[in-house]
Amino acid sequence: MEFALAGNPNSGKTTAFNALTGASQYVGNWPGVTVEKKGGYLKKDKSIVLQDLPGIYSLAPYTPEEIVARDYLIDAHPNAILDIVDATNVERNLYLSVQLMETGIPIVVAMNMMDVVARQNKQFNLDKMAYALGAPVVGICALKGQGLKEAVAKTVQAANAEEDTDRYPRYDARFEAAISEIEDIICPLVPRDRKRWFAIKLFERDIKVSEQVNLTADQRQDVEDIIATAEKIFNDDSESIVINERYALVTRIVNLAVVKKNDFSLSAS
Ligand code: BGO
Repeated sequence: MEFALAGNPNSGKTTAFNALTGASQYVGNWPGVTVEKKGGYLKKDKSIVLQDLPGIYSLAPYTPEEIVARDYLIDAHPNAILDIVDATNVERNLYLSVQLMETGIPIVVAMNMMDVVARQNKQFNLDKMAYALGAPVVGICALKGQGLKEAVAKTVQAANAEEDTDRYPRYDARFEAAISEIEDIICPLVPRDRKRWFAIKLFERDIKVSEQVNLTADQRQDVEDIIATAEKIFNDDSESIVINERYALVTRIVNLAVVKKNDFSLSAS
């Protein structure tokens, strides 16, 4: 099996990677770019390769790191993603998590730096966060190696789970309707488990993906009509619609997961 290790820069990804793989690391370059490619075997299970992805904030095709990460996720389609989230900067980090989920690859979110969170007297209800996100969430402290065993166990479980078409985070119903119409058009042209990714990218008018999917001129026009209708409904351009949907979802997740004073006793018990 192959797992991808993803996360924002400074989320503690390297610390987690070193703790998980120990001495079994190999280093090279991603094809065509000077971005370092690092892999390793899990210390606890040498049959599992952990592929470290560059630290990124987004899966947009704007930096070499983003392009390397998304090409790997879509082309190599690893069995699961272990997503390292800096729990002290959760909004920004979850913005990447929801994009990673759009790839359709099973994901486990590891909330790192929980030692710092505890020192700041903050608290998360990780069960609520998992529920709202639609993916397992584990608290870890990569620096001390805490929680990593559980994070790996959950990632193995996620990779072995039956395909679950409902594991995607759901956005606004009107946006979802547009995505599902695009999915119907591209269904025969892309792998089934990646159709949501391709549909969202076409909706964003992502140039790289538009070149990749072999649409006829009529199909291209149909997709463009769907996008134009959504833009009218939302009174916004398609790329902004997607960005806003992701942020709205992240805000809902954070509002649910941050423990407020009045439910403190409940979750601490
Ligand atoms: C320095 N807890 C705490 N408290 N810190 C952590 C944890 C954790 O669970 N995990 C990682 N860190 P990277 P990317 C540093 O390097 O793994 C720290 O970019 C310092 N360095 O030790 O590099 C980790 O690979 C001087 O901190 O992240 C590192 O994702 C003073 O988070 C930083 C203070 O981790 C980034 C910290 C010279």
